[in-house]
Amino acid sequence: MSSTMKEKLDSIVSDAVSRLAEAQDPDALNTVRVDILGKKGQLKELMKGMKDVAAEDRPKIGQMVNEARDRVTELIEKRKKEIDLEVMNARMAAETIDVTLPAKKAEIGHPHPNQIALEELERIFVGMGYEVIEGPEIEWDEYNFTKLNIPPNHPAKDEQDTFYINKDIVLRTQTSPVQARRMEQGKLPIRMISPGRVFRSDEVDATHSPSFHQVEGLVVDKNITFADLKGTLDKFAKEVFGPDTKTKFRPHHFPFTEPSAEMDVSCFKCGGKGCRFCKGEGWIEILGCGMVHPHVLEMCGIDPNEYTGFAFGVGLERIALLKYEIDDMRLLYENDARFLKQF
Ligand code: 2NL
Repeated sequence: MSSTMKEKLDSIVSDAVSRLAEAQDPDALNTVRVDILGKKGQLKELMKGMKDVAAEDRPKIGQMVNEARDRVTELIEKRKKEIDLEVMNARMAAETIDVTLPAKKAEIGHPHPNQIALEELERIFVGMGYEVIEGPEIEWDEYNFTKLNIPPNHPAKDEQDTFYINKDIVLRTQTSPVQARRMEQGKLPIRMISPGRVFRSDEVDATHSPSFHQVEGLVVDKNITFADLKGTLDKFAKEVFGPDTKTKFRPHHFPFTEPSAEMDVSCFKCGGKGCRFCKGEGWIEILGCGMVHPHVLEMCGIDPNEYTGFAFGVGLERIALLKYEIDDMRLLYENDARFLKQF
């Protein structure tokens, strides 16, 4: 009897050995464990036969069963370690990273040529002690026109040129209303620039757009003269286009300045001799400027007998196109990354 028990135990153990060798994952291993050591497992089944074992043989058989259980437990532990290692090795192989592969290039944004030009202009004027002030793109007709000495029947107010929201509100055609508000605050002196988006009812072509950007400047103080205007804008031109740049002021007319002028810079391509870039002129028109009209000062609450000032307005796109030698303004608005990243 005890010999058959021993044979059965031996066969359970050898069965365990072969089944464990076949088990390839933790689930299979668990199945083997439950089949042999579980509550309804082979060893428990075998124990049911103990009642038929002679009383004197029972301690010995019991010991053999314990040894078989220990042996199987030990085999399972050993195989578990092997499987864990295999699983880990398989994962390590699957998740191998080739650190020698080239990195994925992160697409980094690039400042727009307008933005580069704007930052340069701001740097130049902030360096001369100017403050930078922004204001609303939707304006009262009053601030966009009337306070700037543009009367109700002026051609600039034509519906052909200006976008009207209603009869009192417009999309600003210049950033001057920001400066009119600054003057109304009454804090003097003033040295400011007002950059921002402006609107004109224009068709799109190489040099026009219904929405573009302007940087206007304003200085108001006692004893400001046209010489201050010339000195300031000459310095500005030399900073933007190089130290050899010459400037020229041609008489012009703006409703909000008197006298008014347009400033040309000597062509930075040919130095003034005349070339294709300046269309043989030797000079390139850059901005409009003038002494603030006394009527404008008055309407903004400043006494023109005590204070004078100069003002100017420059198209940001115009500066960007010239500086980067771009021949079509539409390129600045299409935002083709291949174009933009050249600057
Ligand atoms: C241009 C050039 C200009 C001004 C803008 C200005 C602003 C105030 C008072 C007086 Cl608050 N003037 N701005 C002056 C001259 C020229 O812009 O080509 N404009 C159509």
